[in-house]
This record gives sequence, C-alpha cells and structure tokens, in this order.
Amino acid sequence: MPRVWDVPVQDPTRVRDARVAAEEAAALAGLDERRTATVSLVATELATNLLKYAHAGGVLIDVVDPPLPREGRPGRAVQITALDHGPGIADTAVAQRDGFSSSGSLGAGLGTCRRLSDDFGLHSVPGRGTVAVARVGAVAPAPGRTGHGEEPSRDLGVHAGGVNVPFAGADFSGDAWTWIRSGDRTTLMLADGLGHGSEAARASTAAVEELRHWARLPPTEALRKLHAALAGTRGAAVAVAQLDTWTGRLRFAGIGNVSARLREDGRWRSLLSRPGIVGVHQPHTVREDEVPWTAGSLLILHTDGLPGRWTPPPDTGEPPADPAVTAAVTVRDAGSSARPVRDDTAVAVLAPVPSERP
Ligand SMILES: [Mn+2]
Repeated sequence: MPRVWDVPVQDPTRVRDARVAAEEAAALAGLDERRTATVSLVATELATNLLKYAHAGGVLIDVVDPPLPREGRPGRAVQITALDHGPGIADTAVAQRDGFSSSGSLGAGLGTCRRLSDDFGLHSVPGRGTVAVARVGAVAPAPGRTGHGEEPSRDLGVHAGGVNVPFAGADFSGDAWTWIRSGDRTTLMLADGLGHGSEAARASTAAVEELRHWARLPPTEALRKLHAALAGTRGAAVAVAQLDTWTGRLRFAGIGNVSARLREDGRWRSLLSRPGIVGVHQPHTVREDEVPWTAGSLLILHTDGLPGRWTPPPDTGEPPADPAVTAAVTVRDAGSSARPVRDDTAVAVLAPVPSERP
C-alpha cells in the first residue's frame, strides 16, 4: 500500500521527524546501510533548508518507481520531496553547486543532495517558493552518471513521476500510481480507491499490482482486467494512459473521477473518463482517446484531491523538469486555502526526456 510520510517542517524538532521517516522509507524500499545513510542525510538537509530559507514547509517521503525504468519491474527508490511557499531561490544553478551555502552554515547544501541522489530536481520561482525532489535507489550510481547502477536507456524518450499526499497526514494514501514499460509501450496509471484510508489503499494497490500483468494491453482492455481484479474491493477510479514510442501515439481511457490534462502545442485539453467504478460498476463501453505525442507534449493525471476544473498554468513542466517536480509543483499550486482538501491527492506526470539533460 502507498505508505507516505507527510512531515510538516515548521521548527527544528521536525527535522529529526523527516530523517526518521526517510530511514523508515529506506527500510521499506530495501536499501542497504550505505544508501539508507544517504537518504537520511538528504532528508535532513532538505528539511533544514526549509527552515533556513522558507521558515516552514513540508517534506513528503514515499517509495516510488524510478523515472527511467528498465524493461519489467524496476527497483524502487525513496523519493524525498520538499515543498515551500517561501521567497524562492534567485539562482538555482549557483545554489546547487557543491559546498554552496548562502547562510554560511555547516549544512551540506543542495549541491551535496544533488551529488548523492540518483536524481535531483529543483524548481524555484522568486515569490512562489521552491520544490526539491531527490530520489535514492538501492544501488549507488557510478560517478558521473545517474541511474540505478546501470545506465538506463534514454531511447525511450519519456519519463514519468508523481507525488502522493495522504488526506490529513494519514500513514497511507488511498491513491496509487505506477508506470511500467513493455517493449515500445509505456503505460502510466493513476488509481483512486473509493474514499480514503487503508481500504481505499487496498483497492488502488490491487490496481497497481494487476496492471503489471497487462502492460502490453491497450488501456480499455487493461481496465477490463482491472475491473475483474478489483472485485471484492471498494473499487477505484482509474485512468490509464499508454504511449507507444514507436508510433508516437498516446492512448487514454479512464473510468471514474481521475482527471487527465494533456498539453499539445502549448495548449491544455482534458481527456475524458467514463462514469463508473472499476471493480464495482463497469460502463458498457469505454472510449479510448488516441492523440499524437510530440517532444512538447506533457500529460498530468490527478485525483480529485485537486479541483476538477483546475487547469495547469502555462509554465507547468517548463523548463523541462523531473516529472515528479512538475507533479509536486502542481500539488502545491493547485491547492487553495479557500478549498480545503477532503481526500487523498495524487498527481502523476508523463513527460518527454529533454534531449540535453542538465
Ligand atoms: Mn479518493
């Protein structure tokens, strides 16, 4: 089940909480002592940074599929996401240099986080705040390259990521996302178990597990298999998007209330799901959208923890960011104090891999 640690960081005592949560996540991901120490250090540093530069913020820690999976089931990684509404960082490139610390502290700094993590992404806009995402998997990347031991294939041209925020700081989210690659097909799925809490998590987790067997099927057929597998659970809203990198076509199908926003040529459109509940009530026909996918495309799936009518701002995913960074910025900015969140919130993003990675 999607165990997520949502640690508000508003005073120095919470830095320890972030570190302990990171160590628990490392144990869940099966990391060894050395990688656990890395996770612990990165969580401590990001939480400390929140206090130093933004005075307060939050750290989200969970165990995720890495953004460039190899064929089959990827190893899992601990993902640490720090979010704040602080003043932002004027020059993110300088701030990520090894040893840089604007506060003159002994803190290891963002540069160290970047160097130690398998992947590190930073998004900061003066006046809007900062999002930092670090992932640490089981095997340390060799010097000078990223990934999980072996260089992941770049020919795929697409990567995925997400964040998952449990309702009211609960231990488990009833939402779950995954992505899986099978040959030329890359499938991204987001499932929202009915309600929230552990029973909701059981339904969405069943969807994640089942999809692993059907990654080659088109979305409508995968949904049919999921419907059978989720019988006996509360059921879930599920959206499935599948990119065929050979044909450059994206197929989408969804049942229930999971929203999908696709950017094409700089404009956003919605991909529509059919009413129903996977595992409980299957609509007679499920329509499948098929659209072209280009280097400028971006897909955002989100559960109803975000407002249904929300449309991403024009700069979403720009400059080409780690998809989990895009997801985290979305969660931070789409929420509003005027609309209290009443459910788990998950956002999953599919994005082209930039040709020149920083
Ligand atoms: Mn829900």
